[in-house]
Amino acid sequence: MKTKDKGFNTKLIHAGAFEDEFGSATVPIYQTSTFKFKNAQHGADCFSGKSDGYIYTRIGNPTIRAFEQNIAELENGYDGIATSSGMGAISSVFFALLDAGSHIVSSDAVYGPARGILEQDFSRFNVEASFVNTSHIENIIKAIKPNTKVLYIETPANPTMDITDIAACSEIAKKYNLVLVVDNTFSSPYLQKPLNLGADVVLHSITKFINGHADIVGGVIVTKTMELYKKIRHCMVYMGCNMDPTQAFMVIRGVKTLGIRIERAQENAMKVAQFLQNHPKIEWLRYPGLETHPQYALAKKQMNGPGSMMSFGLKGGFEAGRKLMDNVHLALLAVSLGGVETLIQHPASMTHAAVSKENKLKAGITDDLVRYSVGIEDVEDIIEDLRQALDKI
Ligand code: LCS
Repeated sequence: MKTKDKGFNTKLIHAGAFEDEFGSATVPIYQTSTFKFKNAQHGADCFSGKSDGYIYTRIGNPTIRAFEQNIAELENGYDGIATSSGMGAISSVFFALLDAGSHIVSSDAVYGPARGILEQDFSRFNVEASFVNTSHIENIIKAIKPNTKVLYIETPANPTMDITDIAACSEIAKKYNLVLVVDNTFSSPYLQKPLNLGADVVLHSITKFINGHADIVGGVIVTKTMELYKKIRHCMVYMGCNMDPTQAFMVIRGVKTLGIRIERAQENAMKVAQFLQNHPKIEWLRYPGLETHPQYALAKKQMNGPGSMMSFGLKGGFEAGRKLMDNVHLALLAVSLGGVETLIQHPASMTHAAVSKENKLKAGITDDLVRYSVGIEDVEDIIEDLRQALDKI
């Protein structure tokens, strides 16, 4: 179905060109590693690109392709590249865009391993990385060097909830000839469309909001241009971080309800944030839907809503946070985020353990920071769970 001129919730369900000979209403799982050629010439034509038939699942597969075409339309991009995980998406993009001797400027608060792979691994190939607070645009300009190739931002950032101005970054990227890459995991295309704001590449851990049910790990990249698409797809295929057909089937099913899940989670999150903000045991709270968030106005400008992620610190610091995590019953004490279930975790010792203590502090990932991902349960139950745990501190 042609959905280019349709609303976003219609696109979630119908975008993509998948059709099969049986008229299947949903996309079947093509659980095959390889595809038969009609004859030797057809095989050669598939490899040379003269025919666009499927060859081998690492290179392409109809179930995976259906998801890629769906997400490309949701992000308003040229095309999509599905990956085995969010880190598969990040490493494919870095591998494609960074040469030996080049330099990348990144947000300092990003998912721990996204920073770790630059600091610990790309550095082995003489790739330099600078991590700055990209919420202040002047920090980016100061960090740019003659060999800078990529500007990599995560907004809202994991786990500080810092927000970076995507349109302003796009101006800088154009001026200095950089590729602007945005990790849109915390918002999903329902709340934020980085390509519309001038980004060149957008990527996701679809493990989070896009799949939304905490049952698979996966990633995806969407590019603005064909040139970037070809370059990144080549690296993804050669590195072998492709999505699996069953993963693709699961995420095609998950993404259909993205809109209603986010609406409900966000509505819950606003009520949870208001409860926490007024609670005497809370020292600080960062939620983009509250005016107390330092970039509240920017969040309003570039996002269609504040989402359902927040971070906070308790008056009793880390020990109080530990007590809270040990006393919640409804919220799962688990990493990951963006699913239907409410989750709580401690970034300094969990998701961001790979970042040095000094760099964590510089990035605002303080020891007292607790990250909270609001789910779609009844909000009274979520708040009651927090209330009884806070009472025990
Ligand atoms: N980008 C962001 C913003 C993330 O939060 C994560 C994972 C990734 C990329 C990597 O995706 P993955 O390979 O795990 O699919 N974030 C996690 C988190 O905060 N808790 O557990 C994983």
